[in-house]
Amino acid sequence: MAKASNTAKPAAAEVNELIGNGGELHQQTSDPAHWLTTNQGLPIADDQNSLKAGDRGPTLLEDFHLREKITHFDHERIPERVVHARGYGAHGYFQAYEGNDELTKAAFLCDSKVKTPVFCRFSTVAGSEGSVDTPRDVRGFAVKFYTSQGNYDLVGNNIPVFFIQDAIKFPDLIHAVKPEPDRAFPQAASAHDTFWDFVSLTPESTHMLMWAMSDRAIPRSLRMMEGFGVHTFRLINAKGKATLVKFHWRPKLGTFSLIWDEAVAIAGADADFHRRDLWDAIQGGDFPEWELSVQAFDEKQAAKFDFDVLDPTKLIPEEIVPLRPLGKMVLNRMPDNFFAETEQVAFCPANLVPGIDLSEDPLLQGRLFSYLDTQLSRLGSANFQEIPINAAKCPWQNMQRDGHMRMRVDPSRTSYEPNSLDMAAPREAGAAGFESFAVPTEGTKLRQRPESFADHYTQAHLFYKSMTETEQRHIVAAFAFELGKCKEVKVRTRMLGRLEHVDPELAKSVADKLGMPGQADKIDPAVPTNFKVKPSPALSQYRDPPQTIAGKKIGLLVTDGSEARLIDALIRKTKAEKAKVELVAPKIGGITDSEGVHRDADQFLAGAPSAVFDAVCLAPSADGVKGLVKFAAAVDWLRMAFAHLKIVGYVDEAVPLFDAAHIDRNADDGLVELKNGKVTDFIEAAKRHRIWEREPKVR
Ligand code: HDE
Repeated sequence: MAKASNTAKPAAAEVNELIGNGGELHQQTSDPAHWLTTNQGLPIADDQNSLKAGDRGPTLLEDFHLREKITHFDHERIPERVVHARGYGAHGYFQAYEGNDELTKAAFLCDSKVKTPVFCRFSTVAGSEGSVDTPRDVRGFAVKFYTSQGNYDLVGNNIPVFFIQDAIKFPDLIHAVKPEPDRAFPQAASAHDTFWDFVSLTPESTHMLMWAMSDRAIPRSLRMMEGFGVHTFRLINAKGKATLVKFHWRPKLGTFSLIWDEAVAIAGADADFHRRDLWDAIQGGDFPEWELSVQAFDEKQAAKFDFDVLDPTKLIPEEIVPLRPLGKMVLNRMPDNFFAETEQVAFCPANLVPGIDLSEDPLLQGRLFSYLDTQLSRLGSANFQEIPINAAKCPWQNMQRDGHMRMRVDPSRTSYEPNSLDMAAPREAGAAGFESFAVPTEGTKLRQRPESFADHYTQAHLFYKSMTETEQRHIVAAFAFELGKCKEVKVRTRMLGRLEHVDPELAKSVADKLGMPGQADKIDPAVPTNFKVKPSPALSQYRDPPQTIAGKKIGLLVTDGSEARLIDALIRKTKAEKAKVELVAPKIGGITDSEGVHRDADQFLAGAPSAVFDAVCLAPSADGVKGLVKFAAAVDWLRMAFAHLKIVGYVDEAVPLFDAAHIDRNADDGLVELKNGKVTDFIEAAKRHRIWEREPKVR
C-alpha cells in the first residue's frame, strides 16, 4: 500500500552562511539529514553555480546536476482539469449519526463511532487554474471518503440541478462557456455570446440558468456553501432493499453569498479570496462543518412526482421530501502540498461502496466513463490510484499489473485468477463485495429523450417564485448583466423569449434593464409552464438566514490614536462570537493606539477594500480622520461598504468620513454608532449580515 506521506521533516539543522567568490550566498550544513541531494541521493556541494569551462566560460553538458534540476522543472506542469481546473481542498473526517442502517449497509454511514477520513475539493467550473475565486459560476463540491470498504466519491456541485439532461451534450456546454476559441476570452465567465447562444438554444438548461444567475453562483465562502449530489442515487440496506436518494450538504455556518459588485471588486483585490478564507479558517483552528442529509423516497413516490427523478435538471422540493440527516463532515487539516494532494486528487462518481448505487440518470451514466478517462490524460498513467491522495486507506489488491509509474511491488507468481499456484492470491468476495442493484431493464435501442424530461420551465418558475424580492432583483440584474455582454442581438432576444416561459414579469424586467422591451422571440415550449406550481420557501437563501457572525470577518479601520479600549473590546467580543477582526491601517507598519501602544496592522487600507469584509467598523482618532478624508481609499472604503449593504459601525470621530463619502449617518439602522466604546450594538447588527432594504436606494 502506498505510504500516506514521505515528507516528514528532520528537526532544524545548524546552517552556516558563506559568501562565495561571485558574491552569492551559500547556506551549508554539516548535518547529513539536511543535505540537499540529487534525485539519486547524491549530496550536492554547490547549488548556486553550474559547471563551466572557466568561471566566465560556457556551461558543460557534463553538468548532470544542472540537467536533472532543469529537466524536472521543465516537466512540473500537468494538464489542468478540463473543467473545475481551479480548486482548493482540505482534509477532514466524516462521522455518521446513528440509525442509518435502515437505509444503507455502507459501513461508513452505519457506524457512528468511526471517523472516516475525507478529502474535499471545492472548485469553480469554467475558469482555468490561474483564474480568480469569485466569478459567477457553479462551484464543485467533491468529497472522497476513505472508507473501510474502499474509496467512495460524492462528486457534487453547490447547485442541485444541472444544465443538461444527457452526457452527450457536456462537451458542447463546456465549449460554449469556456473562452471563445478564436479569441481566447473571456476567462472564467459565462457572460459572452457563445454561452448564451448555446443555452438559449437548449431549453433544458433554463432551470439551472435561474440558479446560476442567482446569488448561489457567487458564494461568500467555500465554508458557507451547500453541496448537492444532483442526481438521484440508490442506497441499499443489508436486506437488499433499495431507497432512492438525493444527497445534500448543509454548512453549519449557513449559506451566504456575495453581492455581484462585491465579487467583482474582490476579484481585483484578492484573486484568492476563497482559498485564503479556507486556509485562514482551518489554520486558525476554526474547522468548517457540513451536515450530510438525504431526501429519501421510493419508486412509488417517484412515480407520483410531476417530474422524472432521473432528470438532473429537476429537484425535489424539501416541502415534499424533507431532508434526513446522515452525519457530519469536518474539515480540519490543509494539505501539506497543494500539487501532490489538491491537484492530483482524482474523483470519480463510479467510486462506490456496497450500500450505495447509481441510478439510470443519463447524465450520471456518462460521468461514470468520463472521470476515469480524464485522469488517464491528466495524471498520465493507469496507476494514478497509487498516488497517496488517491490511494484507498483499506487494503486493496487485484490482478492489475505494470504500466507507467507502477509503485506497488506485487511479489506473487500469479497475476491472473482463478489460479491454483498461489493460494494467498486475492479472490472474489461474493455477497460481501459490491453488487449492482438488480434494476429490471428492457427496451429498444434508440436515441431519444423520454417525454417525462420535457417540461423545462415549471421548475425554473418554481425557483423564481420561491425567491424573496431581493433574490429576484439579483436574478434580474444577473440576466441583464450577462445578456448585456452578448453582442449578438439574436442571442438576447432568443433568451428573452425563453424567460417569458419562466416568468413573464422576470422577462419584462430583464428586457427593460437591457433597454429591449417587447423584443422577446416567440418560442413554443414542448410543455407549457405550470405557473400554479406551489413555491418552495426552502429554496430561498435569504428568507430565513441564520443571525450570526460566526466564521465572518470584520474590518476595523484604525489610525494613530485610535481608542485602545474599543479595539480590544471589538476583538474580544467578536472572538466570542467565533468571528474575526482584522485591523486595517493606512500603512502596514501599523499604528500607535490611544495608550501609546504599537499595534501591527493586518492589512493596509489601499490593499484591503471593504469588499473583503463582512462588516466594517470605522474607529479613527480625531487627528487620524483628517488624513483619511483626503485619502480616496479611505472614503471608498466607507462608500463601498455602504453600497454593499454592510453593517457599518463608527465612532464619533469618523463622522467627517461620512461627509466625505456623502453618506447620511442616519440612512438606516445598519449604520451603528459605537457610543462610549460599546461594541455590542454593532455586533448584534452585524448578525443581520446585510441591510437588504438599502439596496433599492443605492443601486
Ligand atoms: Fe464533472 N467532470 N462532468 N460534473 N465534475 C470533471 O473530471 C463530466 C457534472 C464535478 O475537484 C472532470 O477529474 C461530464 C455534474 C466536479 O477534481 C471530467 C459531465 C456534476 C468536478 C468531468 C459532468 C459534476 C468535476 C474534469 C456530464 C455535479 C471536479 C476533471 C455528463 C453533480 C472534481 C476530472 C475535482 C470534474 C466530466 C457533469 C461535478 C471531465 C462528462 C452534473 C465537482 O471528468
